[in-house]
Amino acid sequence: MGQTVVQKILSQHIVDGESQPGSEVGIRIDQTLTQDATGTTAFLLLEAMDIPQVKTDLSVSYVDHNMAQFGPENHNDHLYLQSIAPKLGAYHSRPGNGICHQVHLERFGVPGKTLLGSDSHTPTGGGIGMVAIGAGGLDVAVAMGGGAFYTTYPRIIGVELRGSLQPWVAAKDIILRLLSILSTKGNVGCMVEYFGEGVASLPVPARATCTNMGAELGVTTSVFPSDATTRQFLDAQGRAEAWTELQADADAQYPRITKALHAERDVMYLENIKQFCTNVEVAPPDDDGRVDVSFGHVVIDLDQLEPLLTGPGSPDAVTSVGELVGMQVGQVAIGSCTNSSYQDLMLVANALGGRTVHPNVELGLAPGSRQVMNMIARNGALADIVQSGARILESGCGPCIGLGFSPAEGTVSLRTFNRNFVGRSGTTNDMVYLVSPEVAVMAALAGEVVDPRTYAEAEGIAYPDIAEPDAFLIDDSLIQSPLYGDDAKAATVVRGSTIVKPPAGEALGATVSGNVVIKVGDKITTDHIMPAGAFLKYRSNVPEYATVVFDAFNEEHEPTFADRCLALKEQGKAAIIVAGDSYGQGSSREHAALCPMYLGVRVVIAKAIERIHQANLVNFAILPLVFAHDGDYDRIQPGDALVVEGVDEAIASGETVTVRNGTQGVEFECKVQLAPRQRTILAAGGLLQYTKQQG
Ligand code: MIC
Ligand code: SF4
Repeated sequence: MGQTVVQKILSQHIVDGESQPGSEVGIRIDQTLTQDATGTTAFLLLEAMDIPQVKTDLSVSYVDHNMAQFGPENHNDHLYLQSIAPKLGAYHSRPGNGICHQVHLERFGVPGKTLLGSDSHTPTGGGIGMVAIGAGGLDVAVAMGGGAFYTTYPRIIGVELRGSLQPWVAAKDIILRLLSILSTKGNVGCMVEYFGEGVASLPVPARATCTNMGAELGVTTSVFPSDATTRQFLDAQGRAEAWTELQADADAQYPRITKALHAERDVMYLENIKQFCTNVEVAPPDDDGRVDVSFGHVVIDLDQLEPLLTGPGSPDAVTSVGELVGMQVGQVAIGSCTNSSYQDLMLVANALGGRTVHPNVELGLAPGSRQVMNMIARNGALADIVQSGARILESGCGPCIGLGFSPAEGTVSLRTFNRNFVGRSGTTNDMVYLVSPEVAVMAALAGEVVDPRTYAEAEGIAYPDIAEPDAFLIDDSLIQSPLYGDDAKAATVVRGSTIVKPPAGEALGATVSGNVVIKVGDKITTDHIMPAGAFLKYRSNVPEYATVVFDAFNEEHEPTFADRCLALKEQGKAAIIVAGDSYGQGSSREHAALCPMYLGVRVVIAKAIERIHQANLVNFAILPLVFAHDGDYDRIQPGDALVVEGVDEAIASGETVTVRNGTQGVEFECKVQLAPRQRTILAAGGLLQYTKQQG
């Protein structure tokens, strides 16, 4: 049988384990990327491993997140990264050069290679046929040191694209449609592979929008083939030599996918699977209302696609724009690693066409990279955007991570970003909808949600069919090259006082005895666990950052989550987190494990834990447990005293472990869902200890 693109790339990179869906494999990593919000810790951990030079083909450090610079912390981090990255053999992209994923695609990505990034949107690289995966900083540090990256050999979800996009319908609508089918839940251990005749019609930035926001599906990554369009893109970036062709074999097969849905809560997804997937089979619901649905592959007909939006509160609350036409809009933000390419911003500039933004709307726009900014500046498009009254934000993450441009309370904000978790914008109870640049720009003009197709017709706005440039403007002067040999040895590292060595984990022992410090519900994101925005500046100072763990739940602020944990720590007791489904969705930030660990959290018990977060918990020696019976979640209360015995045996080889709830006088079972290597890491007291032991 032939191979898919994912299988071809993985077969060239697997160094350990068997290529069987569901089994743990070690993958050789060719390239890594880190950004300043996760990278400072990653480099500190790399230093702690005593690795003098990175061993990858290419490692790049970016500064794109923490650029607001209130106080010295952010600039301290920039200076540390600027000095440590080249010294250890990595490139360093300075602030102002753009968002890591956009710049990496433009300047470094290579089809067929593996990329590991300490940012969950690293799969952007799948737009040019890379297997690009997001992970915690410690995993990336290990990969920089030449270690393999361990993950589950994927089940590959085939997504067939047919036809071509119609005017005012965009790549964003493809990924929103996919989210409306697969949802953000239950896709752990899968990778998405796009195929079909519709692929050829999509330029690389459109493909990258799909793979970027594939992160919201919870899949490990998403991949497009590498074809003539990829070659044209790399050629226009002056990197023709990086291209290789990568297509699925004609007889490659995508396996059947089975998903567990809830008969009542997941009606939309169930209906969409029936409508958009091949060979669907639905099993009768069990007593808990759980329905197993299986299908062949997803089919999206681009000709039939319509403008969509999703929100508020979740990337998979997808609806057609037509449903919300007339809804007042107070703010529009265009940018982020999902939608701020040259084509995206040219479309926006042309659609604005010198018209002034609606008086009730504030429009903000952040170009994805310095290359994009420079190109639209030179061809005059930026002047048109400025003319419209848009506020030009610097080229970086900015409002996407809640650094400024927060919406007013009670106003709707339309954003071309990939995440709209409640409060992420910096406004509590915000109403953020995610849309394409097409929908965003028309709403900015109209002051309300409009269907861009009908609005454009009524207003006489021609569809700006933006061609890919034959040559992008290439200027790598903000990228510092690695240092080697004596130059590397002689280079001094700049360490500001706000950069604090991260704490190390410790082994769990035979018995964990402690109390439930918090009980949270379903879909708790890493933004809930570790707030970003104004607190981002503490990323390189764990003791300080740890004071705001679960800040979103500290309604009274006294005693805070941190205070409750530390009180237990003083009594020699463990802190235990109890959670519902999809715990730890979203970002790769390992601080969502590192800071709780620092506070004394030793166990997380959830209905399900997302991939990157589960790995981060293990890396920092926190035991992730999954309720064997979801109903046990309801029989546990905050404050309950729990005892887990035989922890060391469970970690070594157990499939289940019994937890005794002394307060309620009950016992319940939990699953120990750990891959073999994760068991060894936990036994060692975390990945850092494990790596040191391995030498
Ligand atoms: C995000 O989009 O949430 C971030 C900020 O880019 C994170 C990384 C981080 O928390 O620093 C991510 O996606 O991994
Ligand atoms: Fe930056 Fe937002 Fe992309 Fe994260 S999702 S890397 S915060 S632009």
